[in-house]
Amino acid sequence: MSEKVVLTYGTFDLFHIGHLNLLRRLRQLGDRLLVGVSTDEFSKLKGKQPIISFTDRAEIIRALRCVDGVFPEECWEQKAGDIRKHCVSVFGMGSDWEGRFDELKAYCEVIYLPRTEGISSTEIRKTLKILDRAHTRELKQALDLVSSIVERLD
Ligand code: C2G
Repeated sequence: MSEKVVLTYGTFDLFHIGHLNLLRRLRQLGDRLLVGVSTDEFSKLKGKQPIISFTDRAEIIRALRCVDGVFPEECWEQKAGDIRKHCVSVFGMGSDWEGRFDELKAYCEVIYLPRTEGISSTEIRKTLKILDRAHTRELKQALDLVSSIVERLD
């Protein structure tokens, strides 16, 4: 009986529990899980500016017990070739991609798993910005300015 290979792709910037939940659930669907990690260039093409470099993002994914192989995702069009090359049985993504890759049903099963609510790399980035000291200094200066204007109004 040949191994059942599962495939997914992502940027996986600022790796968090939402990514881990998805990868673990995908791994449960087969015998091996392969992950295409978006290069820095392709991430930019997707409108993302990852904080963590491709090399480090790929290394983190490669280190996961539930991941059996990692390769670069360099373009939108490589999926069908990857599916054939790795004899993939299941292509899976989080539900924010619902329906977006249905054309791949010509090559393998396509599934979309529920996203983990309440967490995203974007939200983490926003939180980090708020906590960023330089940013809080700016906020304090702005507050001081507002206070001085309010005092003059009294
Ligand atoms: N994800 C999730 N729950 C979250 C956040 C992300 O299930 N709270 C899933 C996404 O649905 C995606 C995967 O984790 O399937 C990776 O998310 P991203 O790193 O944001 O990847 P994305 O930019 O969606 O790249 O060609 C496909 C693209 O490369 C997908």
